Amino acid sequence: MPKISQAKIAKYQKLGLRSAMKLKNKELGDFFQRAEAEDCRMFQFPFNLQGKDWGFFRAPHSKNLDGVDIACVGIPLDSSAPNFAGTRHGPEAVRRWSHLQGPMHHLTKLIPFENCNIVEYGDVDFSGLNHEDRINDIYETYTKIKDAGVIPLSVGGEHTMSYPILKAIARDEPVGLIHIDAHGDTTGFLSDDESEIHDGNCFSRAAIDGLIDPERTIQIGIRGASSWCWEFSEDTGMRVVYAEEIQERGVKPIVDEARELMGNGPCYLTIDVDALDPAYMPGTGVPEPFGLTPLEVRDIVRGMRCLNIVGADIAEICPARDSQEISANLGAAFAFEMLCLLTESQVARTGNTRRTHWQKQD
Ligand SMILES: [Mn+2]
Repeated sequence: MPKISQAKIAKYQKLGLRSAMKLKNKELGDFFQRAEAEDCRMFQFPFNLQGKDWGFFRAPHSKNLDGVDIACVGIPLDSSAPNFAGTRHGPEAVRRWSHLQGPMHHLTKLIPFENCNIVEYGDVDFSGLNHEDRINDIYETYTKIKDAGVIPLSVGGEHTMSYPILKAIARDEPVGLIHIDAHGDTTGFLSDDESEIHDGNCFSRAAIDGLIDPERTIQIGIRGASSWCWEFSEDTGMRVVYAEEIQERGVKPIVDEARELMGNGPCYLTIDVDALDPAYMPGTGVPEPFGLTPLEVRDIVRGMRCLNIVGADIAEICPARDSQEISANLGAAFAFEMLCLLTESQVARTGNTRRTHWQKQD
């Protein structure tokens, strides 16, 4: 076998021994240098963060929302979901796995931190143990976020959280809803108390309160024994896409239909991770067989690029059900895809880019 020429070896050495930050992709190389200068080392491995308490995707922590575009928020709500408990640990697990995500989307080359000012807001601070009070705590937190003109990326926590989020961010105008879930979450009330709000009725409540437009709502991945609970969805004109329809027709026609429904109007993206088959997502409270694959959900999410998205969430991650942590890892990957969507939507809406900074700028 002929030897590799010395000239080629010399070329490989020149390429291989250069600094990791001197990339042909200048934007990324410059970003790494800027982040390091601001004391955020994107290269630091997640097991060796040197005492740094990074937020989602290593975003800087801040409760000050002045000049912020996107706030990443954890919602450790875990009080009304049926079946397995434990979604209160979803945000911390996804936050940890998110340190292996980004900073650049490998296909679109988008660097969210170079295009939007993104902060880690922390977890919603609950005032006590009472479920209704916690719903109100979420509402108050998101009212502050809405007042500041910031769009939220939320990680839960039980799906009930989407109701108080929508109550805050859709207060002026109802939004369209792209809802990926095994369950429609549009049942009635389980007791005589009509104020009752839980993860099985958060979207019927949102419709009744005028927060979402059922005729601009698409529910994708629906299946299983509880499907009789979602009559409200069909009665109000929501588009209900059973998992089987995706499996038979593929993702593309459903994405086209969702985009058509959303148009240019404001819309909200919500993922309940039980939309995924339990083989890929064992860490959730109500694992539902015969579900979607990660690639199907990924392509639905990516199919929503450049819509007018005013917020997104991912709910029902229950890390304790999954000793391999594949659920939190996958959840973090979806969260990064959603961060990229929100970044592009925000830049299109404002016509501006703003960078994330880890240290105060003069
Ligand atoms: Mn749900």
